[in-house]
Amino acid sequence: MQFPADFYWGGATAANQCEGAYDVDGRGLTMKDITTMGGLNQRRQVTYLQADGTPGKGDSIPTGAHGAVLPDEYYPNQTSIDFYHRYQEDIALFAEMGFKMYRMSISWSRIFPRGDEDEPNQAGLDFYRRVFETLKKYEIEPLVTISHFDMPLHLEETYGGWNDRRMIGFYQHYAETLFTAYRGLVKHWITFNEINNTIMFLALRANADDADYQRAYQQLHYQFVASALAVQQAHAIDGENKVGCMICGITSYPLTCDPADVLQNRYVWEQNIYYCGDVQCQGQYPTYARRLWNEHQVDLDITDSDLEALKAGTVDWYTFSYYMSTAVTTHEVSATVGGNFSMGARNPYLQYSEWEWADDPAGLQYYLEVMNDRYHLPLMVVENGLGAKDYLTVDGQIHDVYRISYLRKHIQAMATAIHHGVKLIGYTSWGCIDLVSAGTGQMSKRYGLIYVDRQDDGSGTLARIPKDSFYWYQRVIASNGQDL
Ligand code: P53
Repeated sequence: MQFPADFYWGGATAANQCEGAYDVDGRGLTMKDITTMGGLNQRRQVTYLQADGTPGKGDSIPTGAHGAVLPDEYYPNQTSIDFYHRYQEDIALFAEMGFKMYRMSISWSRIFPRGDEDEPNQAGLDFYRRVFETLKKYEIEPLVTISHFDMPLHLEETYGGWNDRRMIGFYQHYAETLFTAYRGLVKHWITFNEINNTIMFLALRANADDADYQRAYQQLHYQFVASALAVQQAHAIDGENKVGCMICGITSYPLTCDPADVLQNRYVWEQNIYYCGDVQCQGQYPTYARRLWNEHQVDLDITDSDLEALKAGTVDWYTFSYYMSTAVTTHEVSATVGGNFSMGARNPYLQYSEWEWADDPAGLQYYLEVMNDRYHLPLMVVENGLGAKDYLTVDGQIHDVYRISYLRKHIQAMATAIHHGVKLIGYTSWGCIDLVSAGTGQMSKRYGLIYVDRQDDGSGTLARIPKDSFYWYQRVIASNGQDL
């Protein structure tokens, strides 16, 4: 089992899930700041003030209402693990594990508090400069996601977010500001986190109608153009810049060998997984795009110059998250997978986590081998890990053997893929330090190699404690993947 000598071992986080400090140094609000906690089977909700000034709460902000922080609600992302004030201690721990790369994201509203300003917020730019300089001290390469689930709330409320073409310009200005400010400090970028979620999670909703699909495909088109323009800007500003796409990688299998299931599974891959990667890696819409659009009467605003931008702005590598696989069928099934979102039929050959995510390392190998030959680009696994509850022993330790076992199997699957010729260049495990779950808002859904004393009710000292997986991962990195 051999990993390349310069393999990027590391960990990954996102600003909205770890920074906290939501209202300091000029930062503007985002949707996540007004999102409450969900829990295992409950939805997270956003809070707002209605036009008549009365408070409300729901799946989205109704027309005429304004996102608001209400006094009696708990918002886990506002404080999270306070990485904003503790980044030095946290990065020192990453360095102790031997990280070569740290994937993080920039909070858009720290740089442009409303999103449509001309001039950036200097205090926001300064914060990330300090973070990058700290990483440099330890020779940890930053991998920066420009947009990870947290656009300024003002853009959402005033323009309807990515439904509006003007978003392309705001994003471009934001990205260009970052490429210019951090020239020489950051060379590895990702334009949008899990860009395919827009369509994948819509498809999982039983009641989605054609108008929902119209919006989703249009939002994606504007994001593709914004991403392609950002790739071109990044290359123009610094020839050393490398930019990747980022896909939520869920390997999908037909539940049965009924040809209808096999075909259905192929279509699921096209809609949920290939669609975004194909446009971002190949610079044009694939043949099946028309079939997907026609299925829902979708008619897109696409200009000739958009198409030119897509062609000229293909990504340098393909990055993805991988947690689980799923199974699809055209038949009625009794066993489905629930959890905080519905993921289709239950695969009888797999074990599921407490949150009903399938544990499937072979699915990672499968995904890597498929994408390697589809795009012929370097690949990076930029998220992978096990969300699980951890318990402190009386002596204040966390013996997370279940997490070590999960990570070991997935690293072995990567090694096999590399052995088969796959050009995999890096692995950043998700939530290398415990943080707020994106899906549920829980702290108790922990992924970290480092425990953080913060609980679902917001209590805790925020103390950091290395788990057993911390020392295990340290050995994995020191042996370049030999000592698993
Ligand atoms: P949480 C769903 C399915 C796969 C990946 O997720 C997902 C989601 C969103 O819930 O998101 C990615 O925290 C995402 C991270 C997120 C991580 O997976 O719900 O890029 O921000 O935290 C894990 O357990």
